[in-house]
Amino acid sequence: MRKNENIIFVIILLLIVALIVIAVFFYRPDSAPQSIKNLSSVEVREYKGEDLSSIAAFRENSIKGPQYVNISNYKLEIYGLVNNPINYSYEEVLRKQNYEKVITLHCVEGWDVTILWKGVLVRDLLDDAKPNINANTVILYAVDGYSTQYPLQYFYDNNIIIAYEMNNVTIPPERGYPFMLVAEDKWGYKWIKWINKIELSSDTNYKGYWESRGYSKEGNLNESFFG
Ligand SMILES: Nc1nc2c(c(=O)[nH]1)N[C@H]1C(S)=C(S)[C@@H](COP(=O)(O)O)O[C@H]1N2
Ligand SMILES: [Mo]
Repeated sequence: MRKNENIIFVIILLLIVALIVIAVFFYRPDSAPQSIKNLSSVEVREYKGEDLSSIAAFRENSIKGPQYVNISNYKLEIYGLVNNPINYSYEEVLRKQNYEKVITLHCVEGWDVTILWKGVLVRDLLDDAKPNINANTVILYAVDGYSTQYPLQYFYDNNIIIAYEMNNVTIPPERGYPFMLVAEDKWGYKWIKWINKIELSSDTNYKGYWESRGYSKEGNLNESFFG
């Protein structure tokens, strides 16, 4: 009897040791439940006393619907009448001096949104590319085939930014990720989203997507948007 009890004791002891070894082996500290970050709660809705619109207040009516840009092979190309053509990566653009401002976008359809934008000066990007003396027009293109044009002077007379954040969150794909032009004092169709190319040109007759369909080239908010 005494001998059997000893064997059972040893077996139980071995089982306990085995369980401890197994528990230690499978223990993964990083498999603990992670807290989930809710991005929409980070969106600011008030800035220096001014009420902001929700990112969700935009109406989606882009010419080809939302575009989903793969940032790992994304480039922002600056070319044409420049002495130093540049292909910026997303991170290279974000490393530039950034600026914040609250600006309202007015669509010709009659709705508007007031947003806190964060981005970099278009002028800073152009300066790196060294526009040559004949350049007087800037044509911006987007991944959906959209385009719009400006006199070069617009970016030097005004502090115009291309934005990568709205209301403190990264611009979502539907709203223009990675970059949207914050074309203050211009109608919404001049606020090109999903920008991937900026061409310096001397073609003052160039017309962008809506401009070539009868909308005003200047697109000034204080004027009619019809040609
Ligand atoms: N690439 C691209 N940018 C674009 C457009 C578009 O169709 N494609 N639509 C323009 C128009 S008409 C408006 S009002 C603003 C805001 O459009 P959203 O509400 O669809 O974001 O984006 C502008 N930028
Ligand atoms: Mo619009």
